[in-house]
Amino acid sequence: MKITNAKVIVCCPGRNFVTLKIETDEGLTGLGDASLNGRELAVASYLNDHVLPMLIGRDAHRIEDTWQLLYRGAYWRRGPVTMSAIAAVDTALWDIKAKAANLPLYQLLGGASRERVLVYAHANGRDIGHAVEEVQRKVALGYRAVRVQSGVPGLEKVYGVARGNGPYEPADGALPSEEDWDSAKYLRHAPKLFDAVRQAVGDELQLLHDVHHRLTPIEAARLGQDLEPHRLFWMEDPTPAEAQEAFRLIRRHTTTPLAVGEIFNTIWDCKTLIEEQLIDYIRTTVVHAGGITHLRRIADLAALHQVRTGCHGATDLSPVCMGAALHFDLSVPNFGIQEHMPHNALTDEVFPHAYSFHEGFMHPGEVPGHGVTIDEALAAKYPYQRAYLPVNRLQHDGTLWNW
Ligand code: KDG
Ligand code: MG
Repeated sequence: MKITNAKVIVCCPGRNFVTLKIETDEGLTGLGDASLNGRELAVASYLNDHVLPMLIGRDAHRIEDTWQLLYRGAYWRRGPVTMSAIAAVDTALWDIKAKAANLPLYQLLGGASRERVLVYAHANGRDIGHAVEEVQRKVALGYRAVRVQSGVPGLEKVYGVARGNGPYEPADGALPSEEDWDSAKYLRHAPKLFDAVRQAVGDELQLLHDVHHRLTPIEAARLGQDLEPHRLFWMEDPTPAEAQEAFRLIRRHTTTPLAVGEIFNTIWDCKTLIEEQLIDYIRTTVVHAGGITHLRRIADLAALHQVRTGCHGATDLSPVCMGAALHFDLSVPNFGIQEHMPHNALTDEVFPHAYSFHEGFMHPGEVPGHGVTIDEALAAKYPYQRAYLPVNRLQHDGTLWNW
């Protein structure tokens, strides 16, 4: 089966998405997500200018060889732009192969290892009281696991907290907006947040929290200790993970489970974290970690060290990524949990999909392929709009900090 055409579709039904569509001489088509929040057009150009010319005429069934061609063959390896582009091609080819087999993608990945995929929702509160209400709202919707974030007294704008009444969307400016940060205020506040939430919901509900790379290792160790009584499912991204060894210090001090990896691109980014069992969950997902092919490789390494998966699933990853991730989640033996931040109604309309949510679990559906398509005519009505993620500055002196 030959690849006859490929095109990149950039659209903005509320936020930007980059989608690759591959067409074949047998009439089968496949879709891959290539969205990279705040840097979308770089991936679109990488695909258009450097990848698509290499794809035309290739055998669509040769997924592994195409992956190697785009990874080794670039000479310049790794990085979010390259790996998101490779992911899009890989996902589209898996979609085509599964359609050719007339099977849902998870069947090609070894079949289902479980009946359904546990997901976690987001509860974002302006303050502790509002966060508790939001958690209760998610529980009423059926969720069994909820990530909790809240505003911090004395800080004006904090990650995870919406400013208006709408859902939280961080990429909020045609230029980066600025947030302020104070680790001491946050470290005093976070344990109080989880005191209140546990008191309100009891012990059964799984609670998660995202530190979003903001603490130093020793601060992260202290927060992990302070949160131990609340028995979190995980504490996410407690400190930047470029230096994987930094997690040795955190690990020595706390039994709060750790999750890292949404911004990783390859197995090399998490090799030490996994091999030394410095984390409990690996957060890489399809779009930013080289597609299904490479994500499976990471998950296999993780399985050797009792690290489980916890795929990133924020709204800046398109429904195409979500659909593919759910097939991976259903099949992978060392699955942990999947993040679920529902897309807006317009995005769901632009990307019709077979996956569904029921009582705290999701399922990818039984449609051949990954089950996500695109309404190109509708997508064309919502062209790209430049949007940046915010930056963070320390409150006391304006130093640029990790966002
Ligand atoms: O684009 C950035 C978001 O994907 C990120 O801020 C979301 O941290 C995130 C999460 O855990 O969903
Ligand atoms: Mg995160």
